[in-house]
Amino acid sequence: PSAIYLKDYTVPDFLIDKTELTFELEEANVLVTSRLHMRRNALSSDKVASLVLDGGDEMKLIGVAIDNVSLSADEYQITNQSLEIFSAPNEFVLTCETLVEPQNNTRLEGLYRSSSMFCTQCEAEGFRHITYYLDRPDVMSVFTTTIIGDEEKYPVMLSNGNEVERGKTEDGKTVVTWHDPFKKPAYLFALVAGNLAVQDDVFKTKSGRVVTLRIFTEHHNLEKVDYAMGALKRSMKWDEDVYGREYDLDIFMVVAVDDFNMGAMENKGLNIFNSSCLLASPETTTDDAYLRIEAIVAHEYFHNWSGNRVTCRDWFQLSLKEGFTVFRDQTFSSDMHSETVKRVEDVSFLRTAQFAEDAGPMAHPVRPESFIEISNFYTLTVYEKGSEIVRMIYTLLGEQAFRKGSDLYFDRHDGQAVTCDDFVAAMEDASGVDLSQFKRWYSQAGTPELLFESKYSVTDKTLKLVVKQTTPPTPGQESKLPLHIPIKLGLISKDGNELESTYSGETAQEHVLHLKSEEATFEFSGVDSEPVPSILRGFSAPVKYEYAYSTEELLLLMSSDSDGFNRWNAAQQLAVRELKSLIHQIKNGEPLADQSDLVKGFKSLLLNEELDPAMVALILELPSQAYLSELEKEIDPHAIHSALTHLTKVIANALKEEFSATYMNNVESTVYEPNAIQIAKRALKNIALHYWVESDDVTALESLNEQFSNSDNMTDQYAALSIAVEAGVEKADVMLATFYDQWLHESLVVNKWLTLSASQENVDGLKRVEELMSHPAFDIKNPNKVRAVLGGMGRSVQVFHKEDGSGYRYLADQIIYLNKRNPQLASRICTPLTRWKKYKSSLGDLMKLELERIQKEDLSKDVYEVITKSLN
Ligand code: BAL
Ligand code: ZN
Repeated sequence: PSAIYLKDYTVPDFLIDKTELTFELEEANVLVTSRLHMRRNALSSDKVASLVLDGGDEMKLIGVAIDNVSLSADEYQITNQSLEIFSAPNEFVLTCETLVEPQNNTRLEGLYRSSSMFCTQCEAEGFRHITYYLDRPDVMSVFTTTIIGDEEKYPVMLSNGNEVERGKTEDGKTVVTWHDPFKKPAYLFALVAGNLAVQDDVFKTKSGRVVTLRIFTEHHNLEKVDYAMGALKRSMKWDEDVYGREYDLDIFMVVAVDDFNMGAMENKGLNIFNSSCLLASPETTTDDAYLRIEAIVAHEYFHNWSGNRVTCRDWFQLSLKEGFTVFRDQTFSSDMHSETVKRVEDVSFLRTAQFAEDAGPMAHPVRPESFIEISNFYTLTVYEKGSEIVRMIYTLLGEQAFRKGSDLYFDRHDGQAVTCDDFVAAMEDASGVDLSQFKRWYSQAGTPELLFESKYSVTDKTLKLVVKQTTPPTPGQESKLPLHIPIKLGLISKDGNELESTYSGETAQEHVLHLKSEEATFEFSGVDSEPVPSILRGFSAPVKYEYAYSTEELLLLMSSDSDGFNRWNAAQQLAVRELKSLIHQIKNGEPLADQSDLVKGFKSLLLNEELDPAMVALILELPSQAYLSELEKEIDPHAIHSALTHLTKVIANALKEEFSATYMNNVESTVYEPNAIQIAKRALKNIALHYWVESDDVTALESLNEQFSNSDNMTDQYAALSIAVEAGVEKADVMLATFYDQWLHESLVVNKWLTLSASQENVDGLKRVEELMSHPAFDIKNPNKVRAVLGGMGRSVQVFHKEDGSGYRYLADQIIYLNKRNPQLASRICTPLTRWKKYKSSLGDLMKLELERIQKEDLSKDVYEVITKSLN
């Protein structure tokens, strides 16, 4: 397989003004007839006669015609990925008939079966597996789709846009025609057919139009769509209020399917969701999942403007729609709940997972320069770091100018396929802010590192802050240029008050500094006393930074910073320091410290009933195994795990009484609701329970059992079970078995059971994982279940990182098995092995051996790219 490059982009030679599709649904196959109204593109400089359409090798071409005249075999040629027509006129209608077999489509790209229904996934390049087409996002067309099927089997037959016609064929089949008036690329095409239940609602837009809302699921899941429907209506209202964007069709449909590679897909007017990201009920869904569902419903809805009305010119621009839409969904969630809590969660995820990607073999810029398989670039860098770029633009422009910029962007480019540069240009033109240096964020990979030093002069009452920036090399980018980095900063007095200061002529308690060079000095005057700087408030840029805070200074920030994010971050820094020192002690066989400075800070948090319980819960959570791994130069997973276990015990034992009291104080008797206040109380209660159980208090175990057996909601029941598994309590196995028996009919809950069961720390745990993979509840065709077991196994240090390499071997076996069946999934699950260079050599070498074994197979493009890049 070879790479394609952004620098080679050329406009399409042909355009497709209208696309007319007919699907004749049968159990064994589907006949697809396409009529493409095509013409040569006047903007193309390539004047070759031939027309080359994209296609997949599993389609059978039945016939091809130009202007209704069938082509003979010597007038075209099929390869395994294209159909070339040797001579095409300037304007014509191309008709193609292809036969596809959705029931044999295990890749879950194109048209496939999930349970009894037909569904599609076309982003990025799935449409070419349905029919031959110019499958690239800058070919935008008006689609009309006719579906013909047996009414009994497929009473519901859906596609994009509005239903315009319904009738019967002579042999009694139902014929439904859908028309989408908005031009779109093929990746936004969707079709769903099956015996589905539906919940209807309406939304009245700001301008008074009434839009029908419909959520479709399998019949037994219909009672689980209320929450998603509410989230959809909140999203529609929010996009009107905050971005001035109204919905544009008469109907908006959402369908839940069980077998889906992604979380969800924003097809025009017909979003398709992985059922795990849509269905919710208090008994089966945790608080985290509720919040995720709300965010994903919003994300897909927001794509209607940021992605569909204005789309990407080519796949290198993926972040144009994804980064912006993630920023929009993050802001939405933050407006619906707590801004600080949302920011902490998003940053925590970014720093753990995206920073690790930036430090690994697949590191790439937010706008990549090349790829072999685009599916490999639906990454945290494109999504999460892409969102951070938009957030920095927001910080640099301010709320009003940003809104002017987004208005201009949508107005200027409505109906077009554009680039990240076009987005930035609209922001610049609307605001007058120069973003030319800032644009390096799109092209430069890697996580920048900032080093801060400060010097206070008592006599002048000035503070000098020296900042240096560097970005480490990443594959293909040895040297880096300085970035334009917005640094939001406040100053705190030693007694915990916000200090005013004058910077650049402005006196305020908070400033935004613009770091543009490799080194810069910022000077603040009028600083009344020696301050503790509160750096990078709200995480104003996606960077790592160092400042030599003393423990006292971190404790001060933790208790007194007016910036909630930095209060949390101070606690994290303290915890990271202690954990690093414990890791060092473990590696050197030294006795482990049995005191922690965190105890004092945690105690005052637990005793202060004025504080937001959500924030307290977040602060009490120690940095994760994954985050600590990211921070280590050479990862020793066993040492990290031992350090975390030890520090948890130290804190648990020191604050046993406080955790027990916090637990008791936050036990709720009200009816479950996934609202911010209740979610916060449950989070605090459950983290308190975790520490309390870790203190080995017998009463804690009684409370744990009681909560597990008698909770009326999944959040509390699952928290109790997770704590039991993580703390390794004696009854954990019995509890897991009880949980399975209770929920065996709820597939999404069973996935949670699979994850927890596979994540148990046990040196013989691989046997357990193997049993799970052949358990009746497991299904290799279902990506959620594969991710549940293998993701669970990846969390268990003793199983996955077992010194004999058996965990790595097992994962490699699964990758090899899935490589052909579902390349996207296979490629995703490679990630843990690809980080081999960062592990201590006794483990890293074993991971590398497995990568080399995989490399010998006949690999899909997806797996080939990831494996080859990680071995380079
Ligand atoms: N476009 C793929 C799924 C999503 O990001 O919404
Ligand atoms: Zn998206």
